[in-house]
Amino acid sequence: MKHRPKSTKSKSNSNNQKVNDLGPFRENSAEEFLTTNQGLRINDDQNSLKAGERGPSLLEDFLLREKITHFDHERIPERIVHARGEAAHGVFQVYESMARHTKAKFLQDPAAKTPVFVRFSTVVGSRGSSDLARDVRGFAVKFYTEEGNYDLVGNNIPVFFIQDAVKFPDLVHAVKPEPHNEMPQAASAHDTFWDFISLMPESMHMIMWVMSDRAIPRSLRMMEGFGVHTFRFINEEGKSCFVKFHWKPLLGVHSVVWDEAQKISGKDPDFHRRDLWEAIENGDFPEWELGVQIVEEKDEHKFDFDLLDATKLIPEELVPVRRIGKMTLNRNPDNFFAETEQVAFNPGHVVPGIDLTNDPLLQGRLFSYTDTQLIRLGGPNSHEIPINRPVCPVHNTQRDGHMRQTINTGRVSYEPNSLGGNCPMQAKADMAGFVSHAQRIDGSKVRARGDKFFDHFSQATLFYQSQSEPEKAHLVNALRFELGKVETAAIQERMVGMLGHVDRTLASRVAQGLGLAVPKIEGPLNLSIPADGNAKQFQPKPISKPVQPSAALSMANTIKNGIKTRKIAILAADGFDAAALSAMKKALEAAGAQAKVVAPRLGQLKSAEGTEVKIDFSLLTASSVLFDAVYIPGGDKSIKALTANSGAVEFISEAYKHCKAIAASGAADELVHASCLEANGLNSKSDKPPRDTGLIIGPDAQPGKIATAFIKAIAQHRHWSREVKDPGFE
Ligand code: HDE
Repeated sequence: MKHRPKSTKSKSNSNNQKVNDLGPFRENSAEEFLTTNQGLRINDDQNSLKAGERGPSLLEDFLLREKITHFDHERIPERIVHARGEAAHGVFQVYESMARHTKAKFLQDPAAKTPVFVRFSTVVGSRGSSDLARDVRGFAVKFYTEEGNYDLVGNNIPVFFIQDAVKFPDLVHAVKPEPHNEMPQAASAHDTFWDFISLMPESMHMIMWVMSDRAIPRSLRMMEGFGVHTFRFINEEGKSCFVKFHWKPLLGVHSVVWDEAQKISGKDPDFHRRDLWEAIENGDFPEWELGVQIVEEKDEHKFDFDLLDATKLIPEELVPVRRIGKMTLNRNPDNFFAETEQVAFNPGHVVPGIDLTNDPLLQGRLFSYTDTQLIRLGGPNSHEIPINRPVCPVHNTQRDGHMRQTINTGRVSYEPNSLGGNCPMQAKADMAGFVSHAQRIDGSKVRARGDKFFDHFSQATLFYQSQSEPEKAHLVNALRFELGKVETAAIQERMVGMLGHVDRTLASRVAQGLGLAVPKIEGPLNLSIPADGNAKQFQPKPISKPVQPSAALSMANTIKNGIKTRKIAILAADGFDAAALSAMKKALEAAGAQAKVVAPRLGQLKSAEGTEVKIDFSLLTASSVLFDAVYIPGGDKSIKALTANSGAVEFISEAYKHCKAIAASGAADELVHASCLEANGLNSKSDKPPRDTGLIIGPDAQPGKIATAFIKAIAQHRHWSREVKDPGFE
């Protein structure tokens, strides 16, 4: 029998140099014999070699030994941070030449397609943890350029917890599961994390971001990416400017709500991984535009903050983001381990035209990535693993080491040499040789930070005050949740005191939820005293000016122009109204969404008219938290069955509680009313049925009107006005 791998839309494209480059390493067993690693065909893979049918196994059994030995060594250490991740192949194309600012080849020609491999990750959890943890997401892009690999190893949040790499191990120790009992998994809601944070005023801006809904994305395809640090562009004349990198998702920036995130973690811990995989398999290729904020060298010091401080961003109102190209992810990996697990990123992988800055966090990272990969991938040759190889030639005098693949020929492995004609030779700058930007440095050797680094609160305040009311409420509740899990009262109190420096209302709202007194502004905050006893140097600066809210910081202002790739549940039972269901399914699919039929059981569903439709999920395997919206077609028998089914009622009331669009035709109206009342904690028949822009019922739900109204409501992503009415909220 022939077994061919299922062909998918994502696997059909291969005008991608890196994807082709991986070709010789791909293995396909179709119509092949089973062999040992030496190529010996195996005759019996069912029985080990024994001394008699019931006798002991023999040491001679090299087949058994080879198989078991390999199995025993299948695991490698997981990444120390960012262990949980998923990746995809794609391409990047620049819109117009960036020659004015950078000589990087892949940013010159709009016709050129540069292959990329992108890995998304959570930071805290281990490899098998849930995708929906409240956490920063890694957004690491490897560009396989003709001048070598360029890695933009960023996050979905534009700032970081700390300013100096020397605090990174402390941060990670504090946030990882506590060392005595290895709890909690993939969560920052515990004492050691908040103990550390409450003593680190510089983390306050980042805390605003991770407590916001940015830390629970709806999809990896719907989140922004940031290079975080300030980098440099260098042009052909050697002129340098500063640059911040952004990735802007074309589907907009959207999140789930915290209650939903926790439920998804149980119902489908692979939610983001599956969403990315399925979108690519369906041909709904995720896209991001690459944006840059450019600051001329002469303007380096014109801001209130320091460009070298990774706890600060450049507000888009001060320096607009220019969109310079587009990245499309169009192919899933063939093998998770070989590609996603073995890929090795490094912020030090740069190309001519892109250079580093003295950001003390970045400087530390330049050491860490190679170092960690030495142990994770088992030696100095991880650049030879197929996914890590550049698509351009590699020649140097480095030799040997564990698992060396390259067979270097000749006797010369040093430079200068005369025996090899002094090859491989150095390249001049005009031959794409990398030259570090010649920045003038004149300073004393000190353990210190720039003066502007000490404004720890202005941008935290800027972020909080730029949020919409629902976003602020989510942030408050996130802090109440996280600090509510902290057992040590002094940590809670110190943290609320710290929030007081960000925004007094924020602090009192959080304090109220924790049952604490509204805090006074605290005095000296930082406990570390430098060797010369000059504690002043370590004090945060008070905020000097009122902040101007920045619209770009609020997800309320994201694009909401369609429902492409959204997943909609059509909830029905036998006896449903076939015309209503098929009209809605058609309309949703025409708008680019995925419409899935969910019913009390699997198989075929029979309509009132006797026609049949395939059921995609049963109520047992699906849950409203896995969908963006719900539609319930009419049909008396169907509605009667759903009304009697607690799973169906819960499906609707949960969708309502999570502020999703819900549409109902005909007899479904009453079921939706009842379910929504339940979600509101109301149950009396006399309670007024709820009404809002996300509920398409009654007059809005007439055939001919309903689909347009429903699609418009789904495009809004969520209908937050409902939360205010929820007595359990805030
Ligand atoms: Fe990382 N980080 N990091 N990091 N980081 C790693 O490298 C580190 C930081 C980021 O999908 C590790 O190969 C230090 C900021 C991503 O494979 C490690 C510091 C940002 C990924 C490491 C930082 C990042 C990593 C673990 C403070 C956003 C996943 C495994 C100085 C700009 C890459 C590995 C992937 C992974 C060190 C801070 C992004 C241990 C020392 C800031 C996306 O080397």
